[in-house]
Amino acid sequence: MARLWWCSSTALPGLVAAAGLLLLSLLLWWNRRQSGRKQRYCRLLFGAGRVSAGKREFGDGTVMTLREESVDPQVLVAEGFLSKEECESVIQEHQHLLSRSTVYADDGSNKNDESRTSSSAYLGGGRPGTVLERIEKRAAELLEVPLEHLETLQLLRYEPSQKYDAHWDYFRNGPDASNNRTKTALVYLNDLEEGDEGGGTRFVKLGLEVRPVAGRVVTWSNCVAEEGLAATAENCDERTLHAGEPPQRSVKYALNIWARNMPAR
Ligand SMILES: O=C(O)CCC(=O)C(=O)O
Repeated sequence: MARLWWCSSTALPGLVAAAGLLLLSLLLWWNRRQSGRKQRYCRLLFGAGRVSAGKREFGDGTVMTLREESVDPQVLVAEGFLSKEECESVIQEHQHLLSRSTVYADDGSNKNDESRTSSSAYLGGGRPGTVLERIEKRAAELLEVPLEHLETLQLLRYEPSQKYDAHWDYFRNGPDASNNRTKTALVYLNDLEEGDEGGGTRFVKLGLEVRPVAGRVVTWSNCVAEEGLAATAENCDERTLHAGEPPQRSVKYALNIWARNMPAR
């Protein structure tokens, strides 16, 4: 009897710990298999897959300060993603390519629309040794995606009163929805004129506005899906609805960096 008591009293904590570990492993395995809302709940519980805030040095030596503006969905803002010189060089070398922005129609074609009155230009893949290549590599590291999942960068310009009404970056239908835009990094390339209160990026469902500051980037996750699988609209997060507010009297330049769930180039 005494031996039985001794056995159970010493073995019990070990058994409880082993059962706990087993349960935790099962939960983590289950979380990896989930997508969309369920995975987001798990992320909130375990913090798995989250990018952490604070000072961080990147592979090319760039040091950024990241802060979390929203926890769920995670919206991160980093200062110093680009230097002032890099911002200037992107604008100067590519602004001649700008033309009236379009939006996606349901059939996947592009059309002009009064909801988006800014100008934009796709810049083509960053050739070796160029500023664009450096930016793409840094963005892939920040977003934690393979470089080939990035679309080619898109330059944006808003003249005073031009805007992009509330929209999602992910595709709800059409051919692109099967390789969706899982993550966005939006980089601001210039400061607005002092006192200009327009021109921000407003997350309408989160009550959050990010102000443009040269070199600052805001990132968020649009959709969650396992790598190599399609991120369909049901795995995407409606709370990422956002708008490019019209600048009041400044010209605003920015850069869209979108990561797809599968290779995009
Ligand atoms: O310019 C902004 O602040 C937002 C831009 C944007 O949402 C987009 O181009 O998809």
